[in-house]
Amino acid sequence: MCDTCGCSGDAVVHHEGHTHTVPLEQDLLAKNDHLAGHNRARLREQDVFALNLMSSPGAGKTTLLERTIRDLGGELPFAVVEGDQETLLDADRIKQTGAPVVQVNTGAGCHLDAAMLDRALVALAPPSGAVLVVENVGNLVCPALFDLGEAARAVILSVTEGPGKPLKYPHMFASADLVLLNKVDLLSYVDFDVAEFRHDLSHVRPDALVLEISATRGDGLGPWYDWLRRRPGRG
Ligand SMILES: Nc1nc2c(ncn2[C@@H]2O[C@H](COP(=O)(O)OP(=O)(O)O)[C@@H](O)[C@H]2O)c(=O)[nH]1
Ligand SMILES: [Mg+2]
Repeated sequence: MCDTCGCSGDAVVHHEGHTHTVPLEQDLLAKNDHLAGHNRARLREQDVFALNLMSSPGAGKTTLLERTIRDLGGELPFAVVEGDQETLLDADRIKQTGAPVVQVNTGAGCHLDAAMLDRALVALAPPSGAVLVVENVGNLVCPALFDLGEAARAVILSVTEGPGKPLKYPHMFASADLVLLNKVDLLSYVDFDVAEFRHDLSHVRPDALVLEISATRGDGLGPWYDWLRRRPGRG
């Protein structure tokens, strides 16, 4: 069980050569999934494409969003939900782009959930045809477990985060419809092997779509924008 928010999942305990699987509280997730279903139906009805954007803190979620809205906002109507434990800092950054934004502070919680998105949608009221980007709280663990009712999930990993992340955080990468490898402008300065990353990712998500990008320098943003234009939804 996650100490911060109490989110559940089956824990696997390794001790002296024995492996025990410990089933943890599932009610929380079942209730969340139910609400997420309502969100998904409502968003579909309103023709709003919702993208759950997840990463570690600092991987570049807000930077990518700012640039995407500036480059593509004339063509696609963006609306944004910002998730952080505290502060309005990211919402203030998005506000500068002119896109409508709502900040959700989770306090001690380490992820957004479907009820929070439901409340944010009431405040935001995205117009029909909008692209709704939900920037989740920065970490590679809890957000993966909580369906918000989104149509698609994108995970950003930056090359400064080091090797092995898809293997260490398989739930996050396995649930991603798109993986964005960010900060490729720094590849010559850091010890990060792109081929190894793709190989690790293939173990948890063999058919993953990976785009190599730099949110600051602009590398690879064309394919990312084309992906958004396609609004690749689930189901
Ligand atoms: N070099 C480089 N820095 C980046 C890139 N994208 C984001 N950053 C920097 O990474 C830091 C964290 O970015 P931010 O968007 O706030 O990350 P978030 O916590 O995921 O929202 C900021 O200083 C950004 O300028 C990139 O593509 N290349
Ligand atoms: Mg951010």
